[in-house]
Formats: sequence, C-alpha cells, structure tokens
Amino acid sequence: MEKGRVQAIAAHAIATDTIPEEFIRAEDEQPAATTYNGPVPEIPTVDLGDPNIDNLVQSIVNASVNWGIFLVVNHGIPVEVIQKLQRVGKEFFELPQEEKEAYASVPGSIEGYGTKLQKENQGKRAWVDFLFHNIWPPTVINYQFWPKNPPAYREANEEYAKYLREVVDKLMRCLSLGLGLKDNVIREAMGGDDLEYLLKINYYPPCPRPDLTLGVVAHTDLSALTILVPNEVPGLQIFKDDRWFDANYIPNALIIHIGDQIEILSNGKYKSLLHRSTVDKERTRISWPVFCTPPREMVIGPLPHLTNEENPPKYKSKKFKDYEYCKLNKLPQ
Ligand SMILES: O=C(O)CCC(=O)C(=O)O
Ligand SMILES: [Fe+2]
Repeated sequence: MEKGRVQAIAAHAIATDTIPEEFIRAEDEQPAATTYNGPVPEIPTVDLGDPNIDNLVQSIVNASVNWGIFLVVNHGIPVEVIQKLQRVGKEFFELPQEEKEAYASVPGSIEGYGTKLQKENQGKRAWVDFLFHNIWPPTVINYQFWPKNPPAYREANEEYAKYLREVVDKLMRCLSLGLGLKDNVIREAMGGDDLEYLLKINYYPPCPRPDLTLGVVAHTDLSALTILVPNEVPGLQIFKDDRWFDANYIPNALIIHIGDQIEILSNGKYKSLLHRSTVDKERTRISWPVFCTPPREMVIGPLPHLTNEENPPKYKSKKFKDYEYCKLNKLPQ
C-alpha cells in the first residue's frame, strides 16, 4: 500500500509534468517568489580540529549568536563512515514500496517510515517522505524501526552514532564555555547521558515544479542541537536579515543548527534559526539530520547563572514534553 507517499506521487508527476494542487504553496512561500537572488552571505565554517580552544570557542560563539547555524570541518568523523550512512539510507528508500511500508510509523510514535498525510493550516502538503528512528542511547532504541535491508544498515548507523557523540560532546563543551560556564553545564542541563539522538532521513524525490513547492516548510528545530549531513543536491535555505538564502555547501562538512532548547537555556544568546528546504527538478535530495533532544520529562529553562534583575528570563521553564506538545500543535508556549 502506498498511502500517498511522495515518492509514488513524484513518479506520476514527472510523467505528466505537473504536481497535484495540494503541493503548490501560497505565493508568499513559493521558493521562486521568495528566494533572494542577490549576493548570498556565507554560513560560517568552524574548524573543530583547531588545537586552540579559545579560538574554537570564539568561532562557535560567533556563529551561534549571529547565525544559529554553522558548518563544521575537521569534525573527526571519517568520510567513509558518512558515505556508508548515506549509502544505506539511499538504498532503503530505493526498496520496493511494500518493503518500506513494513517500517511505517504508527499513531502516537514519531519513529518509523512516513509522510505528512494530514494537511497543514493552508491545506498544503510537503514534497518529502522520511524515516525516523532513535540512534542513542540504547534505552531508547527500537530496532523494529531500523531497516533490515540493506543488511549493512545497522552497522552503518551504529558507527555514525559513535563518532557523532564525540562531536556533540565537544560542541556542547564549547557552547558552555562560551557562556562563561563550566564545560559540562549544557550537556547536563540537556539530560547528560540521557540526551536522545533521533535520526531522520528526509527523502525529497525529483519534482517537475520545484519553483512552487517546498520540501520541509519553514521552522526552527525543536531540539537542543541538530547535526545534519546532506547529499550533494542543494536545497537547504535559511532565513537571515528578513530574506531566504540558499545555504552554502561544503562536501563532507556537518551542518549544525542551534535548536530551540539551547536558545532557551542560553536565554536567547544563542539563536535557533528559521530554515526550510527546497527540492530539485531532476535529482533526489536526501538529508540526514540527527536531533539531539532532552528526555521528555526534563525541565528546560534559562540557566539561573545567566539571568538576574537586569536580565530577566525571556522564556518559561517547562518540561520538554510540554514545549514539544505546544510546538507541534502550534499553541503559544
Ligand atoms: O533537508 C534539509 O536540509 C533540512 C531538513 C530540516 O530542516 C529538518 O528536517 O528539520
Ligand atoms: Fe530543521
């Protein structure tokens, strides 16, 4: 059963050179009408291998304060590990439809293979299918949502998770130091060893009208931090200085987003940036974000060390699950 998967809709759309009306965004969202064509500012690049920790902290702070997104090079994850993660993910989406449906998400759980079927506010759908599953810690992993095919899927994801944890720990240490705090403060405030790593694969099939539709619509990430690997097909856009820009791409670099939870914790010093993705006319775009999120019962709010009478808290302190509920249901926080 194909249940309106975008991959199946795309095959038909390419044959007829049209897309269904429900994928055509309002004009104020259409990429062709809203992407800035002038000079594009470059997202900052951070060299995570920099032996000078003060320099490293400063470059991460600058990027997190002024952008909320940065590219990371010299991150220590071997190229082969990233390529293997990409290869097995792509192979999963190339399986026959009924094989993928064995991993379909069930109501009440985010994990699994899926497509946003319910229409959004304006009755529109997004040009993307996805697969979600936790990759760390072992207590939250449900292997039923990890594809058995291709056979190397599990090993590839386990290997990536192992290296990724080192990167996340280092980023969190730097972000803590950048707030004038001990290096373990952010990691502990986000759950310590219980910090959850949720992998998503976004699969954006080719689309005959990429000028009219969107992959993932404009949003900030709910997470503490997001670490994303894209394939070589461009598509990520960021909203900066009131304009939508194409993100610059560096092969094998990681894309880091400051998520809402670190914005809250830092009382707004580090920014969670609005972003979205567009799709390509001929090529399949695939991206692999990992959302690092606190356990759902964890209370997240501005760190007391960062607020005082002159700097009152700008955000409520609340359980992550309550923040998530409001965000997903578009309710005020
Ligand atoms: O595919 C991308 O580059 C962006 C995806 C994204 O922002 C998301 O899934 O949260
Ligand atoms: Fe995102």
